[in-house]
This record gives sequence, structure tokens and C-alpha cells, in this order.
Amino acid sequence: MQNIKIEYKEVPRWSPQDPEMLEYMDENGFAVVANVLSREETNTAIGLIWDYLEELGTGIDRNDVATWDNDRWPTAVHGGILPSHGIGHSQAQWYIRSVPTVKEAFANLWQDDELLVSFDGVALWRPWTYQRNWKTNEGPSWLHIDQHPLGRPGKHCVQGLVNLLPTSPQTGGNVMVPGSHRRFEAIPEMYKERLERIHPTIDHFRFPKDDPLLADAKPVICHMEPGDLMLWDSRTIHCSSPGMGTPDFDDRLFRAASLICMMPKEKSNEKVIAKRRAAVETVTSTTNWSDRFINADEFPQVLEDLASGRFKLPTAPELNDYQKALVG
Ligand SMILES: O=C(O)CCC(=O)C(=O)O
Repeated sequence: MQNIKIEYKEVPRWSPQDPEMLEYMDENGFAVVANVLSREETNTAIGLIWDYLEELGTGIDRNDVATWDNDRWPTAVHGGILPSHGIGHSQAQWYIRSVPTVKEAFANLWQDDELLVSFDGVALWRPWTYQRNWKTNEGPSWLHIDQHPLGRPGKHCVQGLVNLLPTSPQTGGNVMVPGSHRRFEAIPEMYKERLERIHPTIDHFRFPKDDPLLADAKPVICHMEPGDLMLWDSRTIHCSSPGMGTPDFDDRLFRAASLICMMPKEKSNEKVIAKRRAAVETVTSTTNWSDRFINADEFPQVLEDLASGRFKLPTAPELNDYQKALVG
């Protein structure tokens, strides 16, 4: 029995440079930025994601849902996220991160435009109306934060995702618990034993399934248009969840969202930046952090699949000066 109810909601959609967005972010721990990608750019991005999938060489055909089975699909972790197999350096991800309005929104929040970008992946939801076991995890089972409450006290990171397909109460999408970044400091006291099991360098804390302490949390799935950017403080409790109903189609993706995080370069250092430059050449993906180098190809779920040699990884991208500056 779920005790955490998620509401689908319209929230303010800010322009990238709006100073009021900062206040909203401070209050809520997240903010939606409107139309950082135009419809045309969104369509280009989706086309490039399919190019990436088809070029893995496993037999995926964008026009044939029967070819999207687990044997051909790259490793997906919780929430249908594809974190690895070169996706962090795919043409798709480099295309989306290089749209100037994406950086403008992060620069507004940080009040700093010398930023480094993460090399992370994409959330893609295959239609579970076609195959039931493609259904992604229900929100109350994996509400989490992406920052260790003891290892990294205070504010460190703003994560982001660019939504590429229309959201609806049926498809569901990203879930945020408004204002929950303010619960962060109480976590060590409230979840002492659970936290003791997590090494301070691991920036992921998952709340218990249907956590009674979150019964008052009021999580929301924010309505997002294609091209909108969701920004959230890594201390904000979040996840993703299928919707309250079921979409009435079975031949297209339910959701596509590009994970993009930008942090001030001054938070990083030369050693990390050297690893980041090398990661471009080896098409190594990372998590959201750019102040430390955290290799997403080393996730346990991914290692086995990578070793199978089934996937043809993309070639190293040729970056322009704007993109090189985002590497560091
Ligand atoms: O797919 C989503 O919206 C959830 C993303 C998420 O939980 C994360 O990037 O930490």
C-alpha cells in the first residue's frame, strides 16, 4: 500500500535569465526553465538519440518497437536511465548541452558563466503498453538525493534535465519533493543507521520504500513541454515515476530526457580536468558531478554488459571551442 501520493502539476516556467527564478529555486529546491530548446532543436536531439541507439549495432530500429527489447537496448538503471556505453559523448548529448540557453540557465543560478558540464546520459522510457516489463520504477520506491549528507554538507550542485517529449499525467516523468532540500540537514539524525552504510564519497542516499517519514512530502510531477529544462538542487528529494494512468499508444517512447549538469569550474581542479579531457577521447560517461571524476562505465550493472562486447561505442567527438570550455 503506497502512502506517498504523487500529484501531476503545472508549475511556473521561468525564462533562463529571470532573477526571480533564483528565489523560487531557494524556496522549492527546483525550477522549470521554459523552452531552452526550440521544437526544431528538440526534434533534432531526438533524432540524434536514435542515431546513437541504432549505431550501437545491436539491431535497434527506431521505427520498429519490436527491436527495442532488452537484448538490444543499452543497460538501463533505475528510472530507465541509460548512463553509459558512450552516451555521455554521443552527438546527441553534445548537441543538447551546447545549446546556449542551457548554459544561460545554469549561469543565472550560479551567477557564474565559467561552467563545466557533466558527461551523463539520457532517460528513455520504452512503451510499457507494448511490453509490461519495460515499466519504470514507481516513484515511492526510489525517492533519493544525490549528495551525501555528511560527506558534502551544504549546497554543492544543481542538476538538470532537458525534457524532449510532451509529459502528461499518463506518461508521468520526473518527480520532485518541493522544499525538501531543507530536510537535508536533518538526515544524519533521522536515518543514522541507513547513512552509516553509505561511504561519505557516495553521493546517493535513497529513502526507504514508502518511507513513513515522507508521508507528508507531497511529491509532484511537473508538467513540462518539450524543450523545457528542470533544474534541481542535489539535496532535493527526487526520482521519476510512471503516471497515474496509462498512455494509449504502444509504438513510441513515453519519455526522453537528457541529463545535464553544469557546475562552476572553480569547484573543480587540474587533476579532475585532466581526467575529463581523457574521458572525451575514451568516450567515458560520468555522473552529474564535474568537481570529481566519477566514471559511469564502472557502475556494476554496466561493467558486465560492456565486457560482453555487444555494443559498438560511438567514436570520440570532435569538439568546438565552446564545447572544449565545458570540458575544462
Ligand atoms: O529521470 C528522472 O527524472 C530522474 C533523474 C534522477 O533521479 C537523477 O538524475 O538523479
